[in-house]
Amino acid sequence: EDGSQAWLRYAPVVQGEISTFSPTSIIALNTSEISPVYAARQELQKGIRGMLGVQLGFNSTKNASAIIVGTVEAYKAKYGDLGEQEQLVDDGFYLNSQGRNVLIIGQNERGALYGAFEYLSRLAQGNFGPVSSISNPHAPIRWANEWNNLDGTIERGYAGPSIFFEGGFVKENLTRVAEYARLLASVRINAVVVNNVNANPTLLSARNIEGLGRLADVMRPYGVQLGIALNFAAPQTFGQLDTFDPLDPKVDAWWGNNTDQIYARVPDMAGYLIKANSEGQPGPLTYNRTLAEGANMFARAVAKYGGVVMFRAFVYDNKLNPAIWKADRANAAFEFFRHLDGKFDENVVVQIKYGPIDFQVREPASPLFSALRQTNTAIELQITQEYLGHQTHLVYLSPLWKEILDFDLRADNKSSQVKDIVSGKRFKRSLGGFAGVVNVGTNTNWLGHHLAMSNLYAYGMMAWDPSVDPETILQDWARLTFGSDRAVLDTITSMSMSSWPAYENYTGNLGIQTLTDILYTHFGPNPASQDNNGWGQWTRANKKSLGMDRTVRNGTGNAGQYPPEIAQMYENTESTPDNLLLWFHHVPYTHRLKSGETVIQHFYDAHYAGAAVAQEFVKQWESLKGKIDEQRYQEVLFRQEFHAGHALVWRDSINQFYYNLSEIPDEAKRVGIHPFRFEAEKMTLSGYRPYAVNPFHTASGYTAVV
Ligand code: BDP
Repeated sequence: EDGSQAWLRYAPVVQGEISTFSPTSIIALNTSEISPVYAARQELQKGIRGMLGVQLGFNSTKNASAIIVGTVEAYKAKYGDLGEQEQLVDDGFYLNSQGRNVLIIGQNERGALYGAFEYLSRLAQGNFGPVSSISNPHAPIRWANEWNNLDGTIERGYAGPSIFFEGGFVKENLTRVAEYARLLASVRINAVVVNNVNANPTLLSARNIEGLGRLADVMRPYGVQLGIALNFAAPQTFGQLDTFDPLDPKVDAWWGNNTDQIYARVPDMAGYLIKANSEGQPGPLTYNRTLAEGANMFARAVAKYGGVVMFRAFVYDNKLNPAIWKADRANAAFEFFRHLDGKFDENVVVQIKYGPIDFQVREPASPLFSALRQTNTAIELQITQEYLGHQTHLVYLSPLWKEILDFDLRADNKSSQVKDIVSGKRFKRSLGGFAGVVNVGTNTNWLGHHLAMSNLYAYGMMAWDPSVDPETILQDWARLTFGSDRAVLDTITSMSMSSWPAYENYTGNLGIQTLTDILYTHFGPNPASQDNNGWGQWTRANKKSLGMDRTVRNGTGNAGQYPPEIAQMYENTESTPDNLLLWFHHVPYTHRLKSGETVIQHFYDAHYAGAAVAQEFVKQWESLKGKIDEQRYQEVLFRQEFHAGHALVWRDSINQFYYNLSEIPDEAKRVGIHPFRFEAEKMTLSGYRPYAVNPFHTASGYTAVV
């Protein structure tokens, strides 16, 4: 198996009460080929054939043993009242399976398709018993973002080139895009922004608009809408106006006109995604216009089509500007947006990264979630493992997301969980939800690592229902992906559930951030790169102490961006949880944690413990030989062996780095002693030459051989 079918393999079902399965036909209430209800019918037939070896025919008249799939409206028109539909919201579905009769009814067409996937997922997991349930989404916006460039490269993508673009244009062959849309629909994701947030204005050329039309056409049958990222300066750089000032009527008209052209080809386009005035991208601040004025310009253009503008809160300038955020990038989003609450149009959603900085292994929830109360918001998560090992490390992310989504920001001293803010519930907003940066590529298995696909699956399922337990989601995914063998399930569960804590342990713990190379690759250890550069001053490590003082009292004031109860918690070392201690406080290496251990000893121990877990992953995976197919077994093994080795590199370089700096020895006397390693400086290989490693602390004698 090559992983291309991900969790939609429809492998023969061996367990369960197969004999109780008795539907004999499928009735689809819409048979137009572009309808998700048609896709649902095809999927039901394919899935049941694969799993049960039964070829169900298609029927159009109701009979006693049919699977009926369609919308509430179509059902009512044909068969009368359903009785359950009052409880359904957009994209929701009703699934009722009682032996021979199965009803899969969506509030809309894609809801019906989601219901069909849910039914098939139940069968695939051996669940043939009766069911009657209503399932509604937690939030209307459940989008994927793909940072694909038009030349086919992907920013922060680790699974090969783009499935959407090549050579400056939309690809001719979009087979994989259709397959991807099918995968996304099966986890209830309803739109994809196909191009990079660092957007290329030539996306708006006539040829590309036609290409976008083709993209939308292949995704539409799966209920996945197209979205695109725009470059704010396009009126000038592409449209040849002399300005891109959002308040200039020419500019407004230019966007209106271009938007009309796109909607003429893609009438159901979901909307736009905008990155402005961040990391060198153009934006309204260039003309002293507010970010809201910039966002609303796009909002006006798409409003008549029902389109949405996702406007990113990730606004900061890498030339640190103390006047705006006191030299702390964590302050930036809040400072830029807090005065704009209530100034955005109703179809704008401010898309906020989960933490105040940038997808680190551990961040507190962004304080901006609690500050925007008259503005729609969405949370931005990363499925692509930019700072988390580029899919060469196994890191199951759902527990991280869960911590953030469940975090209670205590706005106005009332329960204000992030998940209830982005759903619109807490502040009574009409729109909101989730954006996940996925970055699938042309690799057969989509993300480069078979096990990384649990993150895509979990993202969709959590956006639908954030109350679901990460381990439950994982086990569903594992059963669908690898089958129901107990040992396989237990092993994958144990590996995945310990993977995020392990990664945190051998990279950057206690809230110091990931300690990866920060300047470009975001891969591998490089704690020295975290400070004294134009992008951040993140660890502030010196000989005696480390951590970023973000208190109001002495530091950058970031703790004060939170509502009072939370601000108070983070203001003091005693009440700050250990896992965020160094995020909020600058303390001596000898500072004692709640566990009684010193910070430096915790660093040493955690790095050893985390790396040891990664070694275990190899053994655990090897125990599955023969229990899963050979191809995926070998491909995962290859990744896990790399992961294990790289975890040692992480452990030794971080520990060595802080030992060099602090000169405080490891009580367990491990740091700097690597009896198992072949050190380059001791080698006498012919035909190789030593070279100085950069960053130096990734090799014991600072040298490697080439
Ligand atoms: C950073 C990435 C960069 C993205 C940026 C963003 O390194 O490639 O363009 O985020 O989210 O994490 O806009």
